[in-house]
Amino acid sequence: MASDHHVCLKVIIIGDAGTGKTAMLHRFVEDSFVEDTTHTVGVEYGSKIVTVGDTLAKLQIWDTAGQERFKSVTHAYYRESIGCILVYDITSRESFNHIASWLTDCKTLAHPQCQIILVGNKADLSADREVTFMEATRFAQENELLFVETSAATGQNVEETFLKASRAILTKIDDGTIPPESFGVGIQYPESSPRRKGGNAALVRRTPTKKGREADEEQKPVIDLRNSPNEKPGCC
Ligand SMILES: Nc1nc2c(ncn2[C@@H]2O[C@H](COP(=O)(O)OP(=O)(O)O)[C@@H](O)[C@H]2O)c(=O)[nH]1
Ligand SMILES: [Mg+2]
Repeated sequence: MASDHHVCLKVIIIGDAGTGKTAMLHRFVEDSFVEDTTHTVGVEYGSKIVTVGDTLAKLQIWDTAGQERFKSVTHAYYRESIGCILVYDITSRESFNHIASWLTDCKTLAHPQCQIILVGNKADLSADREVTFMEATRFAQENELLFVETSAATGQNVEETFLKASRAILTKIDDGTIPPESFGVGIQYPESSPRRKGGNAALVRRTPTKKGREADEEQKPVIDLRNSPNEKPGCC
């Protein structure tokens, strides 16, 4: 059966509690703003298909949902993610100060070529701003990150954030910066994908290790924002 997408990309959302990660996920997947999204323990999951040039990329997005409060975000959560939305709150200097530590976690635990996008959320509250656009831009440049300011409340730049990250990932796949043998669970092609030919041979052959399967099983969503109720929080 033909799939509704050409590639599936695993994306994680990280950053301090209260910065608006869950609100961003809801805004992107459902185009709505939920005032109180806190107090969920576990992992939230959402998926959405974006169009990048001729490619339909299905983003499989995981949200820490509470674990970040205890800095106990697990290896399973980061595992082989190819995209990372690293969120701070522009009205919270403290959340920006913690970015370096989140960055280290991501670089240590995610896919080595994980595309990270730094996101300054709550741009609608600029009257209470504690982090300037300039300062964050400089930090992003120094650390080779993409950067954008968003508002999950108004929707400003939320879709653009996910599109920018997807574009960058697909470019890296196409120019070979991300070699097919390193795809893992972070990048998957469905059977019918034209992208699967040739470059994906290593992926087809790949057999998950026992440790890998256990890690996947460990990561179960408690709230699903899926495209269809029958869809499993996997990909193809
Ligand atoms: N004004 C404003 N509030 C936001 C925005 N994004 C999230 N919030 C609020 O900030 C609080 C924390 O958001 P939440 O998504 O739960 O943050 P998380 O802990 O990072 O997942 C909630 O009260 C949200 O309604 C935004 O862009 N603007
Ligand atoms: Mg949350």
